Amino acid sequence: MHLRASLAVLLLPLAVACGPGPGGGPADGPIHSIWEEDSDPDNNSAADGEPVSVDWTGSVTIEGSMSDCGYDPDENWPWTGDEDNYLVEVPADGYLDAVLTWDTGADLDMLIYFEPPSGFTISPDEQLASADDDGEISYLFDEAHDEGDEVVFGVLCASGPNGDYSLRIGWED
Ligand SMILES: [Ca+2]
Ligand SMILES: [Ca+2]
Repeated sequence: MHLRASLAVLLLPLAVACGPGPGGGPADGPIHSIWEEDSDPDNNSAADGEPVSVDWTGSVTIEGSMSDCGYDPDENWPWTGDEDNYLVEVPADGYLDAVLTWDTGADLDMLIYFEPPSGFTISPDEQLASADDDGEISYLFDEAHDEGDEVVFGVLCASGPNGDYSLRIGWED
């Protein structure tokens, strides 16, 4: 009797887990969401990135915009332009990738902070530069993330005209 009762306890969770059923779970498929930049210029600091507060699992596509960017060596602060930082929460244990695309002809860079930075000296874990007109920068994370990890993605310009860009963060297990 005792053995039979134990088997029943063991088998019950398996039976529940196997059903695709209407109650949620993998049968629902990945969620692909869009987030529009909404706190320009308050997202200029990587230590205070704009939270991407939308549910997603498969991907979230951030639609943002850049100002005109330039460099004037005669100025005390020679760079003019825009920097946009986004705080993205990892939806589940798994791997992330990121693709930044734009068609403005501007020279954009993508910065990645493996966790939200703090302190006086902030330097990104990855700095991915483009040449003029590349129009795309992609990055694949080597290490798996845990659900709830926070990653900061920065987009900034070196030079070029204003315009829109798209930053797609993808997840897979
Ligand atoms: Ca912006
Ligand atoms: Ca900004």
